[in-house]
Amino acid sequence: MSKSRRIDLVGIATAAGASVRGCGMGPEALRVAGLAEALLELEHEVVDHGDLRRPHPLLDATPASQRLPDERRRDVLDLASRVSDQGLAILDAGHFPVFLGGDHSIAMGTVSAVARHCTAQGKPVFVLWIDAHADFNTPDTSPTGNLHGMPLALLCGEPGFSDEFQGAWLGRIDPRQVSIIGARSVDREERKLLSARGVEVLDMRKIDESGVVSLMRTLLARVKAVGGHLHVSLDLDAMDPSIAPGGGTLVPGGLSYREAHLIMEMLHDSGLVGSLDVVELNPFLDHGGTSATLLVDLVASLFGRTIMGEAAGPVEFVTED
Ligand code: HAR
Ligand code: MN
Ligand code: MN
Ligand code: MN
Repeated sequence: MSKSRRIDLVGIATAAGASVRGCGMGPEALRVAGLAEALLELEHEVVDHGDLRRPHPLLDATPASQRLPDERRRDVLDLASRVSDQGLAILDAGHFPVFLGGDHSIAMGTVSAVARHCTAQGKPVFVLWIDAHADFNTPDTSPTGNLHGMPLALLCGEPGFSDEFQGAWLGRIDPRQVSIIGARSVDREERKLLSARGVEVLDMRKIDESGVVSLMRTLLARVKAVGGHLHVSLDLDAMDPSIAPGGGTLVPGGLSYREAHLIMEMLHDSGLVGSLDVVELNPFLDHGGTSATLLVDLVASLFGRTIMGEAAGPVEFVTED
């Protein structure tokens, strides 16, 4: 039987960290695809806080990718500090925050909230980053300068980020308590950092060879052993582009529909997950809501949806007289 939770939805309507515009519409597409309804159907309590966004729309004919990096960085950091404070308040109230992106730079704020909350409670934080990418670049190693490729490095305390990136909102996590699953596009300098810091990379080859079940069991046992809080950061592009076309940085060879669901089902059963990001959905590139619907179904699995339903106990046979 799934435990009923109070779930707080927070949209972060931004693409400031991305190379492609459109994922600022992600939170609304997830709502239209029925996110709250799916959670209510599972008998959870749901509150939707609406969206955080930049104060005024940019009246600017320049494509986002060509805009001044300074301005995009300011947007990313402004949202990060706001989402961190709002996420912290939700966690401190004992609720489960679900952060709806937006591009993956929002995790600078979401994971910071989790780190601040858990540090105050003396609870170790573990992060499961479900992604085609490692998002462990720094401004020095990034081949693109896009901030959605850097949140994990900032959160893990990598040097190379300017003073603007530091602040009371920035919580820190231990890179040895970060696992990236589904990776298949990691930059050369990024690889070196990941190994030097001891980040666990469960890449697609490892999934092919061992299967998600054994990898997930090992990971969950580590978190459970120390009573940790597990934050899950779900990037749409972890899934194979054939089932998740609505993203700006797709990479072939991703998680299958069932692999992705099995990860979510095992996460649910573990009872260890306390916060979630759903990021990088670009409704402008999606095919009629396919990717938004997939994400809603994956979140439902994480919150206890099962194939046979919860009431399906042992089969009862009816005998005829
Ligand atoms: N690694 C590349 C970079 O740093 C691509 C990053 C793309 N990131 C995301 N999030 N879509 O995972 O630019
Ligand atoms: Mn807590
Ligand atoms: Mn990502
Ligand atoms: Mn990605």
